[in-house]
Amino acid sequence: MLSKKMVDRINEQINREMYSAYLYLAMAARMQEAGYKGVGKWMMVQYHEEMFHAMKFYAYLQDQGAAVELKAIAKPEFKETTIKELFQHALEHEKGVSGSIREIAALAREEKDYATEGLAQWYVAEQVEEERNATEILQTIDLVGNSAQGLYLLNVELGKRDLGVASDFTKL
Ligand code: OFO
Repeated sequence: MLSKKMVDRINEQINREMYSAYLYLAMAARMQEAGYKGVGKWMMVQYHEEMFHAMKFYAYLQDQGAAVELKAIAKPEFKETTIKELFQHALEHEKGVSGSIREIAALAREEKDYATEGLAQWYVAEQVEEERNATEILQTIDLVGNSAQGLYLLNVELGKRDLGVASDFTKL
């Protein structure tokens, strides 16, 4: 059984993951409108990944007999317009999420809540991947610089991203 503090914290994390989904969905829309369909697709895949992160916590609360409490999702705010700026924003955002996941892992350890600690480890590893993805794309953007051909190829490359997680949440 989970402590009330842990249930509240996981519900808060569900909200943060849904905000992440909303943020990437907004970025997908901006990129698609700007004609970068491939970057837009990458962002849309990320939107699904974030929904998966939220729903994995949702399913965990239900497995533990705890109540899911959904809160309002904030309007995604970003002023950036270039691909590089959007990925810089994404990287900073992911560093914040990594900190948030570490808080859950630390709370679980403090409460000797080994089930949640085990789950938190999955998210810790996932955050390494999230930060690495954004960092590698930023490195590629720096390599291509302002080359139109380079940006075209990057757009094509990012458009090849496939969904790597379940999107049918009835199966979680
Ligand atoms: Fe859920 O990992 Fe990104 O935000």
